[in-house]
Amino acid sequence: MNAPPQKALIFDVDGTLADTEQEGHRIAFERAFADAGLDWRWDPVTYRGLLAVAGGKERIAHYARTLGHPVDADFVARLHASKTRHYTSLLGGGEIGLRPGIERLLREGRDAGRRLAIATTTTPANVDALLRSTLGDDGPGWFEVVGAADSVAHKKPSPDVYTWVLEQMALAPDDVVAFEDSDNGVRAALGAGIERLVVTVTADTEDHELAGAPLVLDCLGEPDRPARVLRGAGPAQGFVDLGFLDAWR
Ligand code: XBP
Ligand code: MG
Repeated sequence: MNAPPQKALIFDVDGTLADTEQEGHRIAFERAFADAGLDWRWDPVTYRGLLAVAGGKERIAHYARTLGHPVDADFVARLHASKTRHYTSLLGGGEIGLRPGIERLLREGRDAGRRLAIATTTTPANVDALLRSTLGDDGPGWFEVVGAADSVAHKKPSPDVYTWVLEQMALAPDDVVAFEDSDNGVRAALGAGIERLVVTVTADTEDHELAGAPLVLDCLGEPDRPARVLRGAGPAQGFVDLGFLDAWR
């Protein structure tokens, strides 16, 4: 007998819904640094390393400490607010789209009455901007619950944001499938007891260990663009859909 249909699909944002880090967040950080008169350079390789620190404010504070720069909470908050303005403005240009298979699976889930949620480290403003720029003005309304930056005290890899989303939805870990892209995200989802976890890596996370992740793909795939299976038993039809997820033990 097939496993019962998954009641909800919970998506990470950055790297999962869209490949936002290098051409989105990183550019926004650099523009905020320039506005602040800081000669800080976050080139792609530097930024890839900094992604180990989840949270933009935490990433700024970490980098400042490595430079011996005084870390003042107000300075960090103002710099991060500037970065968020740059990021949401950049998204408004529509240059960053959803990753392969994401819109297809979201629409399939909606049409089948599955509950959709988000569990992310980024800010609600960034989530809203991404969903509007990719799904239209009603995009944010597709998601019943959004667990974001300050929903919980501890960001990923802490499981707190996933636990909070499950609590808000009155669901158990076994009722959901989660979608992630990175070590921090995998540790957060598994730490919350979610075992059905689909990882779609990006160029920034393809070398991550992703310990414990049962299924690792290069993307969710499309009928005309099969997903590449990097770990686990991938979908026979080449793309992840509800049928594959509901049959997943
Ligand atoms: C990835 C993150 C975020 C972004 C930057 O979030 O760690 O911090 O890199 O966004 P996700 P902020 O959990 O969606 O992968 O500057 O808003 O933190
Ligand atoms: Mg992510």
